[in-house]
Amino acid sequence: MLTRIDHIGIACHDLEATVAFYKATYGFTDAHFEVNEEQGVRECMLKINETGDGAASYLQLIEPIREDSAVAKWLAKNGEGVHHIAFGTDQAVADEAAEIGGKGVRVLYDAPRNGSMGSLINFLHPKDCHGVLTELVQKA
Ligand code: CMX
Ligand code: CO
Repeated sequence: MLTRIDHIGIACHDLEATVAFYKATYGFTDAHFEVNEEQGVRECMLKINETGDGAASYLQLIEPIREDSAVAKWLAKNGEGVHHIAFGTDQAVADEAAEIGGKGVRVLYDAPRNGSMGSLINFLHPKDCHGVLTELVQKA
């Protein structure tokens, strides 16, 4: 079952400048920086204020590190902005993806891949989700 919003993914051209904006404007904390070679991004997880419950919600700022990455392609077409939403699941992400896939929604990967902070992830095709690229997240 999907139990919460894990994060909102925001594509940007300049990770440091965008992190600085969110910190200065809203006081969010840059909780985690990571490079995900497989996904072709550098990223920062910004923790939203006042979420100390162990299942915090985040903004995931993503900057492409390769011209052939999904995010570089998206930025070239759309410019900066909201790129995807990610729901947390309370079960194995493979099981969650199989359940949703069984309803006719295309799941992008045959097997889960590595996401931020040791999570396991998969994606649902935006064309099957009314225009929203949707990520499924199993926390580490
Ligand atoms: N949100 C909504 N629609 C999107 C989209 C997005 N993020 N990305 C692409 N689309 C739409 C396009 O607008 C296009 O629609 P039209 O045909 O109507 O123009 C259609 O989907 C196909 O898009 P495309 O530009 O040709 O791109 P691709 O088909 O090559 O790739 C996708 C699309 C979703 C398969 C690819 O972006 C992907 O594999 N995404 C998953 C991985 C990812 O996004 N990683 C970065 C985040 C990592 C993380 O969260 O940790
Ligand atoms: Co994400």
